[in-house]
Amino acid sequence: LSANKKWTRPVASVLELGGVKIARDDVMKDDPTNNVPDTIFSKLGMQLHMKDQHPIGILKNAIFEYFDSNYPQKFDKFDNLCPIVSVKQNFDDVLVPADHVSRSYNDTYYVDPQTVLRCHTSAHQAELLRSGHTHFLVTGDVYRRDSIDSTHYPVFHQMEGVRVFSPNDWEASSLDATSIAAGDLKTCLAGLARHLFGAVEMRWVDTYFPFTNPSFELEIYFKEKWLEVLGCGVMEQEILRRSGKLNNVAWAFGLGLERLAMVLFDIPDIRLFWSNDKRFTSQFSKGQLGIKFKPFSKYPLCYKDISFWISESFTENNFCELVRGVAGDLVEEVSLIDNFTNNKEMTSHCYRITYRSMERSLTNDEINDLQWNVIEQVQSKLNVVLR
Ligand code: FA5
Ligand code: MG
Repeated sequence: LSANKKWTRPVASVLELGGVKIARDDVMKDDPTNNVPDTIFSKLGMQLHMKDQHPIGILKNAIFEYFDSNYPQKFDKFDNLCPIVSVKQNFDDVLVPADHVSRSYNDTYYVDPQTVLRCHTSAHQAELLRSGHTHFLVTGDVYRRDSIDSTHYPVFHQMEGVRVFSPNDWEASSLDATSIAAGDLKTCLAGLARHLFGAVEMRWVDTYFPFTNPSFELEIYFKEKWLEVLGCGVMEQEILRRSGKLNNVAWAFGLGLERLAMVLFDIPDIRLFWSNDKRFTSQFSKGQLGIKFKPFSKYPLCYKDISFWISESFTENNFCELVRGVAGDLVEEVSLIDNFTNNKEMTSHCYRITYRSMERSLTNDEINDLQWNVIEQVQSKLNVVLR
């Protein structure tokens, strides 16, 4: 029993998050400007990254080890900052444009129009720079409305790293400050990947973030696919300038801890991180990086298709959240398998919902009940017409 209870949060009406006391009613409001569902509220305060025997905690500690040995006493660590942040912290402070999709209610959980569940640990960059930190690591749970499959979950963990350079770090070099920072960043992260994985196939991909330029993603070859594990880049000067740092350059990165842990421990499905099944939890121990997860036998999957005519307001994230609300972690994947528009300009979507428990066999009755519930809620909540 104690092992089963290990990673569950005691049912409490008031949570303490980063030293802030928060009641259920502070986070979930019956109000159109709030879109935080029960399934998400129940994840607040779980702090998987603080658990030394959980893969996320083990990975965090291993990353700390790398930074502590390569940059002794340089990086300040923050892993208990409150995940409820202002829109300003989450978006404005890191220069996310006013019309950027990530700000929409479709992508982000809003507590109210000015307050969100942080969608990345970058939400803390500016305030930490302002308060004088020049080398820091921020670890925490982040929240996003997203699709459903084995590598995406609406709550996951990130670690943000920031390093600020001053003129004497680049003056002696023939390179410009930005190139120095970009080179240092890639060396640092490639070294981290080697520290964690030993030899692993990886590649850098150029990308875009509003807060860095140039920007890169690191991908690792995992289960016959390239898996994106982090985003990074040279910090936009404007962020440094606003934080009172006029003569500096900096790099920043944001690691997806689940993605890295999936590769490191061979964990095939992101839902497992939230499992209290002893057959999962008992396989990991503090400080042990070399462990490969041995899957307990895979239980049979069952899929059900659902087709409907969508309306203007339909979004896939809304549909996925509805399915998650009904089936919880019994849903493994939601995928669009058919999409067409008829000659009356009506668009039909057919989704395949894959149900599978990671812990036991589901009965037909149980799956039919779930699907029936999905059908009912889709009609009553999503403004679509079933076909
Ligand atoms: C960001 O969140 C940026 N803030 C990262 C960053 C920081 C860039 C600092 C530059 C400077 P992105 O949305 O790509 O970027 O997410 C970063 C990582 O989080 C991804 O590479 C991936 O590993 C992980 N991730 C993203 N979405 C999910 C999800 N739904 N489930 C699990 N992991 C995810
Ligand atoms: Mg990305």
